[in-house]
Amino acid sequence: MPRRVRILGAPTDYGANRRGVDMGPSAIRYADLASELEVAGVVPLDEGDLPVPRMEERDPDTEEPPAGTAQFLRETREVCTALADRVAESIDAGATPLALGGDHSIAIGSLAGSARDARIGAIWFDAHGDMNTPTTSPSGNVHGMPLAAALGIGDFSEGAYDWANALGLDDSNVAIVGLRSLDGDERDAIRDSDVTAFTMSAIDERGIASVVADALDVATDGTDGIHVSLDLDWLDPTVAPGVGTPVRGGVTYREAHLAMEAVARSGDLRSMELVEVNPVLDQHNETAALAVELAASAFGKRVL
Ligand code: 6HN
Ligand code: MN
Ligand code: MN
Ligand code: MN
Repeated sequence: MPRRVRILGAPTDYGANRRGVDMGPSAIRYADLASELEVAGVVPLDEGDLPVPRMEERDPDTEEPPAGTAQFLRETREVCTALADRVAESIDAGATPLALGGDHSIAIGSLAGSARDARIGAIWFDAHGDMNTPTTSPSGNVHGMPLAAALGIGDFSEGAYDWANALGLDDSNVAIVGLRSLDGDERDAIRDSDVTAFTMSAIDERGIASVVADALDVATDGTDGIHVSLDLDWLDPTVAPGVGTPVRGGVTYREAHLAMEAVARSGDLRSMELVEVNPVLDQHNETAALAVELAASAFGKRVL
């Protein structure tokens, strides 16, 4: 029976300081996600978007946390709690959830859902470590914190243990691939953890195939499957210009495809998300189209 993929849109920009990333799910669908997944040999089912109140619709009297702490944590919590339920339901139904961001804060929800009744690993394809906490973050943007939240690092407001911590995910099963931008405290957080981090230098020196093979070993060791978190700023901004926090020196188009093809070949993909596509900053929707192509590769699209 072909794999079924449930597409879950999470159009949030509460975790980022650049407006426009909330349009990511539309842009990715417009770039023919469903038909490209069919070409990859899976059966897509688009479940539409989770309800996310627009920034403009919020009660203006809502108190914001002071600068320097996590911004919009309540909204992020609402979206992530709902997404976690939908991800878990999809897996229970025998399908593979594919979440569309939105900013990277949605990963708190997908990881919590994917890890609900299983031990999982995660591969974080990203220029950034996303290991800040509300107290260490220089920006207050939760999209720089989801990996810390999922690993139970830092205080993510009352009840965080229930909504943010992905209980079935251990740091020893997490690999970050493509790292090239870290804040000081994030560096310490990674060093103090059992997370395995592969920088761009490692990819330059060893080649993407070898690095991704190691990342897969880390994420599959003793786990029931892996979550792939694909932040489009992982790629070089020359091929992925439509992102809010671009960092020069990212992976190439071919390296990205090779990595996703290795994910497909592993047979261990349990859940996935495509995040940080910002159509306002994009050129002719090319970053959304790239996200679609890479998802197709991760779900097994091949030439021959
Ligand atoms: N992302 N480290 C920076 C911060 O604000 O914490 C950038 C985070 C970027 C997050 O791209 O998902
Ligand atoms: Mn990033
Ligand atoms: Mn551990
Ligand atoms: Mn990220």
